[in-house]
Formats: sequence, C-alpha cells, structure tokens
Amino acid sequence: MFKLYHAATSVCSIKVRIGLAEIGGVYEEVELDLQAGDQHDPAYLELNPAGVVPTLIDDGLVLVESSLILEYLDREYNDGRLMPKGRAAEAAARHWLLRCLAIHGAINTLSFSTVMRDRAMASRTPAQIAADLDAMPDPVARAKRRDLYDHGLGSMHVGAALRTMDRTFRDMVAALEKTRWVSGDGFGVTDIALVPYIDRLWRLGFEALWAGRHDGIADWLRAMQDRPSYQAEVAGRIPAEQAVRMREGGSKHIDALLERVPARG
Ligand SMILES: N[C@@H](CCC(=O)N[C@@H](CS)C(=O)NCC(=O)O)C(=O)O
Repeated sequence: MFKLYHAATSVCSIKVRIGLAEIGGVYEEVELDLQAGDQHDPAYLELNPAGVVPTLIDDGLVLVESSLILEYLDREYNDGRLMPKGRAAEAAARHWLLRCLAIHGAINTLSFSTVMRDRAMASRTPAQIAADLDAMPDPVARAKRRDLYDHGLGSMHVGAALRTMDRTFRDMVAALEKTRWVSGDGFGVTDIALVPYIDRLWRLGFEALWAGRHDGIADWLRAMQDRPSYQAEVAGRIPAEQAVRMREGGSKHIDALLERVPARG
C-alpha cells in the first residue's frame, strides 16, 4: 500500500490523489496542516527537503514532485494507460508535466496574493508571520512570499503569474480544439496534472480569467469535475462552508486582478 503525505486542499496533493483514484491505488494517508507548519517538521524534511507536499512512499521508495509521482504511478501500476500514445503526443504530455512547475508557481502567487494573504493577515500576528517566513527552507520561495505579503496584488509576481496562466489557457484551448481532452482523444495525465490548478482559480471565483477569453476551458473543467475521481478527492474533501469562504474571499479581488491581465495578441 502507498503512503501519501498530503494536505486536503493543496493543488499538488490533489493531483496525486486524483491520479491514485483514477488508477485505483489504495493508500494510507498522513494529512499535514500546512498552516500549522507540519511541513517543516524535521522528520518530514528528511523525506521532502523542500518542506512541501505531496510525498508518496512506495515500498520504501520516497517520491516527491506531484507531476513525477503521477507519471510514476501510471507507468508502474497502470501500464501507462494515462500517457497518450505516439511520439508527438507523449512529448506534448511530458512538456505539460514540466510546465506544471511554472503553473504551480503562478497559482501559488494568485492564491497567496489574495485569499491566503487576507486570511494570514487576519489570523496571525506580525511576529507569527515573520516566523512562518523564517521557517520556509527555500530562500527564493521565502522572498516571493514576503513580497506577496508586502504588496498583495501589486506584487511584481502577479503580472508574471497572469502571463503564465494566459499562455496556459491559450495552449489548453489549442489542444482542446483538436482533441476531446488536453492529453488527446483519451483522458490522461495532462488533464489530471492541470485540473487542480484551474479548479483552484475556479474555487477562488476567478473564472473571469478564461470566461469569454479562452473558449473551451469551462467545458473541460466541468467534464473533469464530473469525474468520480474529482468528486471523491476534491469536492468530497472540501467542506461546503470552506468552499463558500474561499469563493467570497477571492471574488473581492477579481476586479483588481482583471485589471492586471495582459492584453491579448
Ligand atoms: N513542485 C512541487 C510543489 C510542491 C508545493 O509547493 N506544495 C505546496 C502545496 S500545493 C506546499 O506544500 N506548500 C507548503 C509551503 O510552501 O510551506 C510539486 O508539484 O510537488
């Protein structure tokens, strides 16, 4: 049985949980409280030195990086059925898995410059926030987080995040104009890898980022959300009142966010 260290609403954890559900993988779960700083526990840092979730343990093998874990699970336990077939399709899927690093950074920026920043500033003292920042092992991530605290949506990271997402939507739409799923005619790793990020934006009430701008994203997201794997591993794990709080908290920022969306062209 797999052992998964994860957090319920973390996008990277959701990617792995959906992957496990899609291949029928049974796992023991250890849920970390990221707000409480469980990810900085020295024992956990031994497994995942970056101090992030998810971490998957498979028979003593420690795996980090959500997209790589997803690909590993499919390759080792699912006969690669989620990887599209053919040189071009496979190369495109691997490119998307790599792009998830930048997409994750963008989603982290858009979540943290809005709802997560508001929440932290309302519930933590300046000394606690300073301690949270000091505990982040990666100095680059720490500097970015500090900038998001200081500037919110005015941070230089927000413009970069919106550009990354605009390119992501554009390329997803280009794929969806040719095939039923982003992965190809069959549902696959790319769809699983992308859905937690797009779903997070939707949960923040930020769907205006694609509505009327990038046709095809809304239908794709609905199709992903209809899948039993999403229902069990995302919808079923986020309490209704938390979902409402998130959407209300995010919606307050949508106008300011739209003002920063890059011009098309
Ligand atoms: N590239 C990594 C990113 C992992 C990551 O940043 N995870 C977030 C949650 S989605 C986390 O653990 N954040 C805790 C923190 O930054 O302290 C992956 O995809 O696994």
